[in-house]
Amino acid sequence: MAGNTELRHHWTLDEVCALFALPFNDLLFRAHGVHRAHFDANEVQLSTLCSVKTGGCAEDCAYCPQSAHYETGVKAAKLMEKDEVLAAARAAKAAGATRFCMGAAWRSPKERDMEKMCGIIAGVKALGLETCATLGMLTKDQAGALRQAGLDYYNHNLDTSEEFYGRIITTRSYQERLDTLSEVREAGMQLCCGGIIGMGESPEDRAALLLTLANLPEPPQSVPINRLVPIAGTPLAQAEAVDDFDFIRSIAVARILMPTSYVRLSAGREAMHEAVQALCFFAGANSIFYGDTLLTAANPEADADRALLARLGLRPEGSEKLAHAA
Ligand code: SAM
Ligand code: DTB
Ligand code: SF4
Repeated sequence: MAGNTELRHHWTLDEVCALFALPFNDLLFRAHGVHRAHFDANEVQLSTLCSVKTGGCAEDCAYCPQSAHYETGVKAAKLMEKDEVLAAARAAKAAGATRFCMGAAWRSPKERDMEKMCGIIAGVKALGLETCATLGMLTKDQAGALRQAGLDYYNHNLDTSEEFYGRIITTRSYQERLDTLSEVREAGMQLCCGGIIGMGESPEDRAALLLTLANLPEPPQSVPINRLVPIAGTPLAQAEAVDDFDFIRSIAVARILMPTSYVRLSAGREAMHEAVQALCFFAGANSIFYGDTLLTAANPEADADRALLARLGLRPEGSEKLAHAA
């Protein structure tokens, strides 16, 4: 479905701001219509995260519990062994996830890490799961090697607008992020790229982030919209919580700007009322992180998520195939 050129529209900042300014009902009605035109509106894709290398990261991302710049209580660990990762991937598959996302707290992977990661990715792929990894910045060769190993998606977020970026991260530039995105695309992998709402950014920053994503040479096939999980010890520990309706608006605008992309209601669901999540699904979110932990922070229990989906009549993507196979 992705890459349908007829659907391409090069949005302007004014147009995106105008979407945000619509009355809530008008915005949601429009977003839901776009959603229904391109997806089964009652299906949600489930991705399970695994922090394969936790903590001790050299970057200073102001939101992140894993940055070595802040005292957050997260203990640094070494890259997990392949067998441990494969056990987690098997469990994720058995619980109903279709994609396994491996996160590493690196600025960029070192050569030794690359070898090990490629073996891990090949192993996860062989289990019949879609594979995703987020390992920091990549060179062309590294992107090629990951693709070769069987990596389907690479996650690399722009996080916020280019204008606001310097207030959140000083150890790398927006352009470096864009460069990695382009290496990932050129290597033939699907892109998972989104951002965080609730870091003190202005409404224009939110609009600019979504605009940048939508106007990439190809919109990312997967767009994670995270709501900041405030972490004690980080500079954003006391950030003012984003208004629920503004968060839902961001999901709706992402859906309208990127009609064929999966929009993931990502971090932050643990602190989100189920009614707010339901409105996010109506607004066009059709993917979640599924499993009791994100990378280090809590996520709703898998049982609670299965119950929520069932109450809303939403089916996990791929569940019909499983039912037929059983
Ligand atoms: N180190 C790699 C990188 O930065 O690309 C990969 C891991 S990093 C933890 C992946 C993403 O998680 C970040 O880009 C950010 O969007 C999200 N994230 C991290 N901490 C978060 C928090 N406290 N709240 C919401 N999202 C968060
Ligand atoms: C994304 O956009 N969100 C995920 C994933 N990509 C790697 C990570 C969320 C992390 C939340 C904080 C934590 O668990 O440490
Ligand atoms: Fe490191 Fe990624 Fe956290 Fe930034 S977001 S500190 S790069 S793990």
